[in-house]
Amino acid sequence: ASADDWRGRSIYQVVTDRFARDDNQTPACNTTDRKYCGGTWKGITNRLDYIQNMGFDSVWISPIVGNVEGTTAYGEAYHGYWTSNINTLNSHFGTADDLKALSAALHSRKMYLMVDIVVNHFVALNSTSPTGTAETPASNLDFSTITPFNTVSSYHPFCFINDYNNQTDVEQCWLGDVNLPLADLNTEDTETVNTMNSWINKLVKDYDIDGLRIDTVKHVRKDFWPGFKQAAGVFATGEVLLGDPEYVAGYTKVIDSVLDYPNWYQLIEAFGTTSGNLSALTSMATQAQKAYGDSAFVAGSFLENHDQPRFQATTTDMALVKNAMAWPFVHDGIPIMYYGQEQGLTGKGDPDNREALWPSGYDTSKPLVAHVKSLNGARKAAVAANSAFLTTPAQFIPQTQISTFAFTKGPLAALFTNTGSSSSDKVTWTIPASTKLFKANEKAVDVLTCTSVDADGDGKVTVTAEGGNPKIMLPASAVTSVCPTVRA
Ligand code: ABC
Ligand code: CA
Repeated sequence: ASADDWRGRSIYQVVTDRFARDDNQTPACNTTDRKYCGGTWKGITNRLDYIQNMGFDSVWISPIVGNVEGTTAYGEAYHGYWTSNINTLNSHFGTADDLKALSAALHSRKMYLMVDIVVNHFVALNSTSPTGTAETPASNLDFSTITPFNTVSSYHPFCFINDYNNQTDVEQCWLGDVNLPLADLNTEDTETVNTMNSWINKLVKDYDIDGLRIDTVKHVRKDFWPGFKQAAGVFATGEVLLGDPEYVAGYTKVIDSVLDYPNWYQLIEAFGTTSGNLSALTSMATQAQKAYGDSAFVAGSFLENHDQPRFQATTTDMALVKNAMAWPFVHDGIPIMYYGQEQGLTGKGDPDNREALWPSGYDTSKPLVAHVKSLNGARKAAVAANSAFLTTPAQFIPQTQISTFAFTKGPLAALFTNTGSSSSDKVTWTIPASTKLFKANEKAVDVLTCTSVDADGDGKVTVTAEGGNPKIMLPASAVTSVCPTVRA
């Protein structure tokens, strides 16, 4: 599938090992142990109703290829980022047939499969003590355990990344540390490049993959990516872990899309407390929008992922959480929600943020399950009302209270506040008639509650509320499926 096919999608990200098992066992999974907990591709396949019923139509899974076995200084390779063999699958997650069955099951529901992949590094264990440390990295590592790049000459000369402001360092030195060095592939070597290109071409075909999430994109020279992307032949979004929009946007010239880290940093600040800086978010969004250009519409927009503390590790104020969750679904990019947010998981950083989901019982009566269903519903209603929603930049509309902001995008107006749920302050947003979103005296419906207010005689809408919840306003005519009964 192409970038165009993806722009209207909504992605649910899982850590394969932690999302669902395929037996009926629900063993405890101690995240601190950093061990495999038993989630599988079959487990995901069996839980597609759960994902689809929340309104998602795409699933991003952990890297699928063979990883180092056994225990390292940082536990087992349950997350899938420690590649040892690109030509095999990680058998902890199932068989090739299981993965093909997941892909087919998704497609029969008109859903897409996104697979996480790593190019930048491979992992070789220490030759003298496979479970121990590598004091002098490159020389002690047993490269013969890696397929296909089984000699030291396939990798950049050993050095750990020392200066993140030095791009050569970032590209050619190694990630990881002495306890677990990530051997940095020599992606300047033509033969190596060709091998990786044919690998991705075959992988996408073998498992009928619709899109890729590419790991550590900024750690590989930029001009590696266009050829790789062409070989893959499907949409790819890249992880460029930095808050600087100009730097991150640079990679949209070489791959379809980037994960929207610049806005993420501001998003978690803005709604992390009731005194968060909303204008820092709106000005970053404006700056990033300019830097991204058209790729803003396919940037991966997220509130949580497997590398960062869960949002609810910072605040469990439901109003703040609901505001923060709403952003990715209505701003410019493709929304990505990390599994477990809907169940209210609160894990801090890696490894605490990779909780097993089975203890939750996949309870669909949780408040955030309803919230995310409404968010996906709002997005679909907006697209149905005007498909230009997916190619129209969000535009902020000035508000008077600093605890609020609002933007329009296509047929909707999104209203945010960080006053929080315990404040009794009334908040007022104004959607001026000049936006032309609502006709004179038309009902303006908040899709998140299916309540409405009437526009005035000019089409101006004034919304006043307490309780700190966000609002997604659409004209009544656009909400018949998401809000069959609209209350005044
Ligand atoms: C393991 C343990 C951890 C332990 C760690 C040392 O080793 O599990 O508990 O702390 C995988 C696994 C991890 C594992 C690592 C290393 O491998 O998932 O559990 O950690 O073995 C991607 C993936 C990530 C994956 C890898 C490796 C890469 O999403 O899940 O990790 O395949 C860098 C990379 C980024 C990478 C990230 C982990 O490291 O760029 O691609 N993520 C600065 C740098 C960033 C850097 C970041 C973190 O630090 O600029 O490049 O990310 O070290 C902001 C700035 C940012 C700054 C942050 C910290 O502050 O704007 O630039 O980021 O203000
Ligand atoms: Ca590199």
